[in-house]
Amino acid sequence: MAENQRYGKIDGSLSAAGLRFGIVVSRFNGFITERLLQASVDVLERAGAGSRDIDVVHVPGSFELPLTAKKLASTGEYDALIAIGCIIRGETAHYDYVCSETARGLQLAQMDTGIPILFCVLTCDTLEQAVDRAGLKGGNKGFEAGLGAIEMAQLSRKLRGAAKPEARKGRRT
Ligand code: INI
Repeated sequence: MAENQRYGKIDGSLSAAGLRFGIVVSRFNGFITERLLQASVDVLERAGAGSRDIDVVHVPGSFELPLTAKKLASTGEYDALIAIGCIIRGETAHYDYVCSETARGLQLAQMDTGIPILFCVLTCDTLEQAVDRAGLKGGNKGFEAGLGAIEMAQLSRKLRGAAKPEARKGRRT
């Protein structure tokens, strides 16, 4: 730690070895979501996760992601989850309901269970915007979610450790 640094710094590392991940994927707009899934699995494996340490569960649409993510999180088997979906605006208000309830439900699921759930749900006006974010101009949001899942899993482990009384011994006051 630098001499003038007066705070304790707690970061999540980017090693996935020894961690377990669950990925929930919407079949709706599967052309996009399968590309996001591939990129998430790719980064988890390249960072050291074993293929047996990654479970993938498919659901019909993004609206079904929160309940399934919450059930997975509640098993206690996973260090972090990734929720993958793609919602594309149509001509009615359906888009708005699916977007807001999916986001709200996933946030509630991670707050209720304490397991990080990465939000990899594209909310786009056009198919072109979705394609851009699934491996073209906008990069691949599945890759970013994979990295985020590793960081949050590691951070959660460290914070659990930091909360234990023995971990506080010898700290500056
Ligand atoms: N689900 C999506 O994941 N993306 C969409 O763009 C979409 N649209 O546009 O309708 C969508 N609808 C299905 C929804 O998620 C549920 O599966 C369905 O309403 C059944 O509960």
